[in-house]
Amino acid sequence: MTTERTLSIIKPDAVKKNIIGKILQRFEDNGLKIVEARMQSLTKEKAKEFYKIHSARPFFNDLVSFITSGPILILVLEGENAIEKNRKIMGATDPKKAEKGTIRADFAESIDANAVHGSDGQDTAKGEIAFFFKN
Ligand code: IDP
Ligand code: MG
Repeated sequence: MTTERTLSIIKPDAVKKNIIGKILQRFEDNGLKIVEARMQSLTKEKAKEFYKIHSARPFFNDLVSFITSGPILILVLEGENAIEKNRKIMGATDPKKAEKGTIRADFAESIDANAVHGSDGQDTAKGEIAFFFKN
């Protein structure tokens, strides 16, 4: 087992619903430590850059509009197998397909407004953490 770091974002829908605390509790209950945290509203420019891997997708503009629609909480989580563990806690991208007890199944409305972001691998975790947190 290795200690890893992963990037998590609590998206505007969850911030608006006042459930930041409930989501943070899920991370902590699963042994993930919050080692960085910043609340911020993303500019369109920064959002486009963050999601550039999806720029050719039909939902790209909606995705950028949604993530810039209100403040978000950007987090770095640390723990054993943090990247995969966080993906498990989050649940599937589409809340309708997410397993019961996951953040998305319990708190998310739709595939767009799906409460959380989480890095999907070692390389993206590294890149996404560096994107938001210098050094
Ligand atoms: P992930 O957030 O579970 O890693 P990705 O495939 O990386 O999912 O997609 C990034 C984000 O883009 C998703 O969280 C979701 O908000 C949005 N998204 C993904 N697929 C669709 C879709 O088919 N329609 C609308 N939005 C989508
Ligand atoms: Mg992803």
